[in-house]
Amino acid sequence: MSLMTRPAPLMTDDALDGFRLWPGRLAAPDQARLRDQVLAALRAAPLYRPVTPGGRPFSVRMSNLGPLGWVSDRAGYRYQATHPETGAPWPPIPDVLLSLWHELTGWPQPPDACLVNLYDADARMGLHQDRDEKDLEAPVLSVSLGDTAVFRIGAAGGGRTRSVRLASGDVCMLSGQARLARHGIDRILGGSSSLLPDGGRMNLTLRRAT
Ligand code: MD3
Ligand code: FE
Repeated sequence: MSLMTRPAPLMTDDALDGFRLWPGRLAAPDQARLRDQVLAALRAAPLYRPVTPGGRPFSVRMSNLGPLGWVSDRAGYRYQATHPETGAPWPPIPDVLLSLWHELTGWPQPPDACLVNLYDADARMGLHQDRDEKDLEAPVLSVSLGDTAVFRIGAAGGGRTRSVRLASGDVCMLSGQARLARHGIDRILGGSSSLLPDGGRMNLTLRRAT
């Protein structure tokens, strides 16, 4: 598209150049299949409610898939190979997610961690940066299922943020400068999707932790 005809972006921020969104990347049947696979995995690795290092419970419930999982407790944030409550290894990452990672990121190695976040209609996630991964050059890929989220993202260095809706089947990638963007979930539009049996929103985040 030429400079002459390109519409003005809502917000010009080179620091977010590495933020890419594929709306509706997963079609409805693929969403349903992925939902079923993740719900089956969650029977082996149940959702639990982590606490911050300060002892505050998250409003989001979490679990993980893959060799490593992100956990938070009184001792801090870290990646570990086992579920904090059952002590069992995390279940494997579904193939459809591994394929999406390779297709969309082009990263040479597969993801070694997939965080599962489950938001009920009242859950939120405050603005934060993701910097617990050893390789901050590797991209992050996020898949949304269920109710639409109002997502907020701004440059690592501060300044204004923008609001983006993430709907079921949307996939987004954070790479380059956007990898260290500040981001969070302002709210969930409860009842906007019927994909999940108990409503709410599931976010699957693929990463290279090591
Ligand atoms: C921007 N999850 O798990 S996904 C998280 O919807 C997290 O559950 C949110 O923030 C969620 O850490 C947002 C989109 C996302 C994921 C990772 C990012 C945005 C990101 C990493 C860097 C910058
Ligand atoms: Fe994050």
